Amino acid sequence: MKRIVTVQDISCVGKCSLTVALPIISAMGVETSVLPTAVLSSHTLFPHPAVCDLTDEIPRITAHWREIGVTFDGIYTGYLGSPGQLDLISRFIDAFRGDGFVFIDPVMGDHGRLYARFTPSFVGRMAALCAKADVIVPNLTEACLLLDIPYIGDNYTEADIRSIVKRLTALGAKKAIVTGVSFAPDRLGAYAYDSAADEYVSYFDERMADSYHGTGDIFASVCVGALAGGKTLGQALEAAVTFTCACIRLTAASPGHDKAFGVHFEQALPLLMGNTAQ
Ligand code: PXL
Repeated sequence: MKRIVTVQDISCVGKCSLTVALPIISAMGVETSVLPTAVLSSHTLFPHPAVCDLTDEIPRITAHWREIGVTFDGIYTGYLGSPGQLDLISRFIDAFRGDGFVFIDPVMGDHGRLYARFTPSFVGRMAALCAKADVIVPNLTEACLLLDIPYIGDNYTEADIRSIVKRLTALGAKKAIVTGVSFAPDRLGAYAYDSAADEYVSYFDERMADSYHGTGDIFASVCVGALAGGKTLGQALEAAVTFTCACIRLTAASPGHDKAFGVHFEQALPLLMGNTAQ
């Protein structure tokens, strides 16, 4: 069985980061080890979460992993809540990547704004970490931050997006996927560039009326499960866009749902089960 490790926070309330990555990647038949970066009472779109930063625990955990000789087929990083973690995670990648793939979701912001707790100086350091990745998966906000260009909003052409994904790989990542891309009012999806093959791939599904918190983490988790299972970049995009859309559809149809708590991915998990890796 393939084993990946995911490096991100535990948000106790409000489904995102580890509380979605663990069930989703596991449902896809991939063993999912965790390196928690922080414990927060909720994600940071709720006001004033209580935060327990785990930066000092990371060297202790990874030292033990070296002692027991654990290896991973992939490393997937997400929300890294404090700037001091970037150097540690960079060294962790060097020590543990082996022949596995490195998948970095440069979680920093959305809708043209940085999330609470992130500063502009974090952005440059995240761009440096992205150079180590096989695959990066920013949303459009994060893509513009990484490239140090003004937020593109929703006023762009396909040529603009092609230029963005290609320039993202120039930061050093082999493949770049940008999420939340739309060229038609009723379609939304992801656009990617594979620098080794000099190839663009994209996948789109129905655009939903509302946006929901935590869907970027759901998208990234399905990509990781698919890639660990040997799927191509195009197949991973299709699986991730389709699943994320299915989750949003289920949530939107659920009376009294609260968008801040994330999407009802639990009810969609059976859709991933047929995709299990060996
Ligand atoms: O979904 C990304 C994410 C992960 N973890 C925490 C967050 C966010 C986005 O706001 O606050 C703690």
